[in-house]
Formats: sequence, C-alpha cells, structure tokens
Amino acid sequence: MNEQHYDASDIQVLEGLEAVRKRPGMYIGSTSARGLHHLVWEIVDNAIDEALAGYCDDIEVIINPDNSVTVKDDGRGIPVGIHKKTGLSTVETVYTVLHAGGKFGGGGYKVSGGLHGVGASVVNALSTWVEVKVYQNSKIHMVRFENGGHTVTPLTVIGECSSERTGTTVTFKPDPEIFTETTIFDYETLKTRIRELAFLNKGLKIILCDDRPNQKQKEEFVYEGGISAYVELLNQNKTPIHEEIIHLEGKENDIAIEVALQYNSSYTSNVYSFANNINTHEGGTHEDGVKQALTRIINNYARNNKFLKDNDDNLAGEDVREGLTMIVSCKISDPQFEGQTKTKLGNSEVKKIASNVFSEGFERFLMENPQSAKLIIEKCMTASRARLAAKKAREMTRRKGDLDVTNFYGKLADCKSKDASVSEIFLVEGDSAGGSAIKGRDGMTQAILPLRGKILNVEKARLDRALSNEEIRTIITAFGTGIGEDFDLSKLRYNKIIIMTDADVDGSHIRVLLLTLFYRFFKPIVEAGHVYAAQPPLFVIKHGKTIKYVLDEKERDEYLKTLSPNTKYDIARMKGLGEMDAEELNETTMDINKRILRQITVEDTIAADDVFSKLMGEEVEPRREFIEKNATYVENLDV
Ligand code: 1YM
Repeated sequence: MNEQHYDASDIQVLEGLEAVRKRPGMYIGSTSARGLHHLVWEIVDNAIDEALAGYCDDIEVIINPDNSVTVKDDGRGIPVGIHKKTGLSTVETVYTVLHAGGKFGGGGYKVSGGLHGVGASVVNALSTWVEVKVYQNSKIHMVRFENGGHTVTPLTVIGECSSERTGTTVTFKPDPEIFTETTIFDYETLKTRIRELAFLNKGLKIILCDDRPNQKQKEEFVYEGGISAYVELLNQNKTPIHEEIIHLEGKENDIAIEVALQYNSSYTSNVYSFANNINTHEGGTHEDGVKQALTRIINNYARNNKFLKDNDDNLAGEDVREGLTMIVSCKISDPQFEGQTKTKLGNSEVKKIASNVFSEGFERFLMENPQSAKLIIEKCMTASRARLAAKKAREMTRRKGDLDVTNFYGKLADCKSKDASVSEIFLVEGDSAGGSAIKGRDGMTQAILPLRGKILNVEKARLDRALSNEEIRTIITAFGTGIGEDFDLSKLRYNKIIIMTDADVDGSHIRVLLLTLFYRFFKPIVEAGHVYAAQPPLFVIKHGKTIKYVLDEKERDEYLKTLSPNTKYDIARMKGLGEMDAEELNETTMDINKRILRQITVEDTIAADDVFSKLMGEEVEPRREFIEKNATYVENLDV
C-alpha cells in the first residue's frame, strides 16, 4: 500500500467506488451472467471509441485460464500525465473516479457503447484486481488496483517498448463476492457482440481468444464490407430475391449514416438500427428517416414505372418492409438515448439526414438495376395484396367469432376468474392430456386449450393463411389480443401462457411450431415474459413414503446421491402426458406449488430470428447443420 494515496480526495474516490459495490445493478444492470459480460463491454467500448476517433485498428479480447479477461488495443494509450484536478495520473483517475469518462481527455471523446455509460471505474470497483498497461513514448507504464478499486501500484514505468508501439492493455478479474451467480465468461456471448462490433466498424479487426484449458480457440473478426456483410449473414438461411446487397452511406454535419439492405422471400421484416454501435431496439430518428424514405421512393418508382395504376392505393410501410433485412447505422457525436430502455435515438436533426442519404442512394440503385427493382416492387405489391386479404380474413374471424361461440368454448375450458393477472392458459398437446388437464386443474385460474391438429408453420405462411388455420384462430380468440394491426397487449386474458407438450419428438415439434407462431405474430407477448414451457418430470423415485419427481437424468443422479447408501428405492420412467391421470398431471406439471416452468425469453432478437429461419424456413441445409450442431439440445426435434 502506498501511504501518499490516503488524502481527502482519495477517500472521496473510494467512497464513490464503494457506492458501485453497494448497488452494482444500478451501474451494470444486474450481477447475473449478463452483468458479468457487461464488464467486458465497458472496457471494449473504450477501445472502440479509440477506433472511432481514428487511432486504433486492432483490438484483442482474451479469456485467461483464471477467468480474468484481457482487452488490448493499439490506440494512443490512455494519457499517463498528472491530472490537474486529482493530482493522480490520468489513467489512474479514469479507473478510480466514477463517471470520469472522456471529460478528462482532450475532447472528441465519442460515446460508443456502454448502455449506462459508466466506464472503467465501475469495472474496477467490481473486480478483485485490475491491471492497466499503457504503451506510450517507448515506455510501458503500469497501474494496479485490488479489492474493488484500491490502488496498490500507482502508475510506474515497468519497461521499454519500440517507439511505434502504442496502446492500452487492461486485465481484470471479476469479484466473485459481487457476481455470486457466475464469474465464468461465455465465449459465444462475447463472440456474438464482438462480431457485431466488427460488422458495425468496417475494417476494424477484433480478435477473440479463449485461453482456458480444454476450450482453447481463437477467431478473428474483420469485415471490409461492414454492415453489408452483416446483412449477408442475416440472410444466409433465407432466399434473397435479388443478388446485390444495397449499401448506402453519407455524412452531413458530422452525422454519418450507413444503410445496408436486401430483400428475401420470407414474410418477416428484419430491420435493426444502431447509434454509435448501440443497438437501438426502440428505433428512433435514424430508423424513422430511412423507413419513411424507403416507402416514398418505392411508391414513386412503382408509379413512374406503371407498376401502380393511377387509381391504385399507395403501398404501405409494412408492404415495402416484408422480407426486408436492413441495418441502419448512425454515428453522431452527441447521441440522445430515449425511450423505456434508453434504446431509442432522439436527436431530431438525424431524421432528415438519414432520409436524404437513403433516398439519394436508393433511388440511384433502382434506376441502375431495373431487374432487381422489378423483383422488389413485385414483392411489395404481393405483400400489399396479402395484407388486404388478411384484413378481410380478420374481419371474418371477428364476425365468425361471435357466431361460433359454442364451437369455440367447446374447445377452450376457460377459467372462472376474469382477472388476467392471476389467470393462466395451458396449451395442451392432444385431447387425452387435455381431458386430464381439465379434470386436474384449478378451475378458478387455470384455462385449458387442447390442441388437436398440427399448428401451421407460420415461418412459411403469411398472416392471411395463418388466419385460415383453425387451431391458430382458436388461439387468437382465446388470447383476446387480436393480431396484426389490431394487436393490443393490454387485452391479453392470461398472465401466463403455458405450453404443455410431451418430451418426445411430436411434443418438441408442436412446441417449436407454437413458439414460431408467438415469435412471429405475438412478439410483445414473448418479450413481456408471458410465455412458458411446462416441464413434465422424466422420472419418479419412491422410497419409504417419499415420492420425488425429477426432470432429467442429471437431476435423478444428483437426487440418488443424496440418499443414504442402504436406502433400497424404486425408480420409474414417467408416462407421457396423455397417459397420466388428472391427479398425476396436477401433481407433476400443473400445481403452482410443485410444477417447474421454463420462461421463454428472447434476449437477442437477432439470434432468435436466425434460429427460427434455420429451423422452420425454406432452406434445408442450414436446418440440417443446426440440428447436427445442437444435437444434444434438440435430440428429439424432428423438423
Ligand atoms: C483496452 C481499453 O481504454 N483505450 C483508450 C482509452 C483512452 C484513450 C485511448 C485516449 C483518449 C483520449 C486521448 C481522449 C481514454 N482516455 C481517457 C482519458 N482501451 C482503452 N485509448 N488519449 C487517449 O479521449 O482525448 C479516457 S478513455 F480520459 F484519459 F482521456
């Protein structure tokens, strides 16, 4: 310990970091696996900022054998001079003063990421130790912190390097007292975001390296095509309707806009937008500007080239986005993030610029590529016709819904309660399990909908066809939310939607079909966490008077280990849902005090879309590959 460090300002600093340790969630969202990975992003973001400023081309992220993480860049290196206000080196200041950020640097600090913008000092506060090395002026400087941000080695020169070598290397080890759930980094999680950062920053090279024994691997991400390469990846399991990926970019008033797009034959729209590399899930002015320009330019082109007749209606926004994969990326020096999750770009000046950049480039593309233009316009016009047909079909179901009450309620065994917050609906595979579920349920709060036929695969069907499917119509009526333009989450009649299928091939198939339906047509229901899968146990263990249900082989083995060696026990494989009687079904799968539910979440919509396209889409090869690669998870899945 270095005594000169204990003056008044130092105590203030430590109080600041102590506040982070007391309420880590406020700074990194949570202390779960997600929060743990957030630490890496805080450090990587500083390196990305250096790349955005034009000083850094190479970044490396290494997971070390002890589960510490090293991030290296070849930028200018964090400044090592004494900082006026703190009297400490600037690098030490950056790592110990809360919210120090770039205000300490020579201006031009661009916020790149870090949803909370909290920076390096938060990582320090939540780590067992942190070591920062700065390569600058032919010297290697080092500063080390321990125990949540206490400086143990103030900045010292520890060696020499060539005058060409500049940059920053940071290694940190997350504190297990804070990250009680896990301190183990997940390669795939890091890879997904690192690859995305490489797409979003054309030409920037990011290496990801796992140095842990038994899982050593190393990948390099660099895309000269930038977000065009991203669109290519997103469309890889889909069938493009035109060959070229359209790439447009431009800059006005220091606001840079980049757009890449390509249409595919699917019926969904995949538009993702980013501002300074942050995924703007809630959209914002950059996305609005581009979307409006897209609708306008397509309508103009369709009219001028007589695809649309004089008395035809204009194509709607959703018509021109059917089957569209598009990335909008905006770089701006002072981004304003708004919205519920602070992922909506608010800067009003961006809209016009985004619209101008897009219009100019896209109009030129249509002119220069009439063949592709024709295919795109035809796709939009088909979408428009289907939308009108779906509207009619919806009106029909609504009218029919009134007439068909007996038929509908013959299928749904509704619960008595009309209070959605306590109500739940079980979607049950087959009439026989449905019958037992109706007998075994708590009729006050539990509704049962037995599913007879196979659910239509909506990945291969538009809304109008989906609406002609009896099972799907029944589900829509039961949920109460409506669908498409009429969708209203606040009308959902149940707080929990529970998929109850067997743990076999057919059960998995029905589950995936239902999830596809929910993800494509009822995404807000999934996002709000209303969808669950019931987990019927696989084994029952009896000993003495005890009856224990266990989910799988692993849990079975663990439970058996807890029994004393001379317990002589009975173990049996559970029957399928359809063979259980009402009591068993209640006991194992439905009783809210005993059952196990798995909540279905979509953390990363980009990844989820990819899985559904692979599993349920047109292309056979990616589906085979996915199932082979994930064989252990989908061993029973026949798609
Ligand atoms: C592996 C993590 O932190 N790189 C990094 C950080 C900074 C700079 C360069 C930098 C910024 C500026 C000037 C400036 C930071 N500096 C500061 C501060 N990599 C990593 N590379 N010179 C160097 O913003 O003007 C904060 S971050 F505040 F000290 F300037």
